[in-house]
Amino acid sequence: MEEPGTVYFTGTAGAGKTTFVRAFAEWMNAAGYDATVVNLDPGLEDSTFEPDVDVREWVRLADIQDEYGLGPNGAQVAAADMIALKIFDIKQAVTELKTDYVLVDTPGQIELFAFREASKAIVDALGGDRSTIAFLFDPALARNPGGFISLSMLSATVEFRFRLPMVNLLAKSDVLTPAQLEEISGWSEDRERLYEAVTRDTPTPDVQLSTELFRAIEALGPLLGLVPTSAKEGTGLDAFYQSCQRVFGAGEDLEPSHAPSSE
Ligand SMILES: Nc1nc2c(ncn2[C@@H]2O[C@H](COP(=O)(O)OP(=O)(O)OP(=O)(O)O)[C@@H](O)[C@H]2O)c(=O)[nH]1
Ligand SMILES: [Mg+2]
Repeated sequence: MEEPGTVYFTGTAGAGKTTFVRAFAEWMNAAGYDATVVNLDPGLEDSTFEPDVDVREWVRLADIQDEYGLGPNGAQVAAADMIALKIFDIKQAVTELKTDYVLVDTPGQIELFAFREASKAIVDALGGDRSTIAFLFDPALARNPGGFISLSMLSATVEFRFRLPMVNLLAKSDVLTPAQLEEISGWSEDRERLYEAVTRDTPTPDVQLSTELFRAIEALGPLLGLVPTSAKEGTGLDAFYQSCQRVFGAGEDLEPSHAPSSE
């Protein structure tokens, strides 16, 4: 059997990762693809979310806080190292489910996932050759040119750390007006439009810094296809799937492994 395609969902705190993973897994299963959801957030509190494999079975944030007298952030750091120690058990639980796709929800604090060695070890152990990282752009930040640039840098940092293909997506696009959506899409495709917006919106003393940052972004290349999605309205999930497929199968579509549901 071919190795499953693994997608790690990252993004700033509250960007919509957990909601998206859930909506996308439902969409995939309804479309006839086998998707398994893995929760890697030891502090997940949403009791309505029932992942197929849950890191909290091995490591729970509240227990670590109690046991070591740590606050939530210190406990997340300790938890990341503990998860790395349990990763082969977690991998086994995923492998036993024999699935085509593995969707991995990561902890809210992106710096934990992006910067710590433990997460690199986790990604190396969990995903094989067919892995990609989905980076969610939060529209609350992405709708300003400065925020858009910061998120692009963060996404590039994640790519630099993991050396895996990235799929950037705009989350919660239902909260944006059509004009805002068009503007953000324009920034992702055309650097000139982003440059114009940055220089228009930035007060004079910051122009030089913005321009330098912009040059760095430009050197990263276009954010090919920042897919607008809404987990709430179920839009863009198909386009996001196609983007993942381009990474996994160099464009070829996997046949659904079971008949789509009639919903
Ligand atoms: N309007 C709208 N709200 C959304 C959407 N997706 C998520 N939200 C809301 O955004 C908030 C954060 O969503 P989560 O899915 O918990 O985000 P997260 O990135 O997993 O958050 P952390 O794990 O805590 O960092 C919640 O209030 C969601 O209801 C969406 O597509 N549209
Ligand atoms: Mg979450």
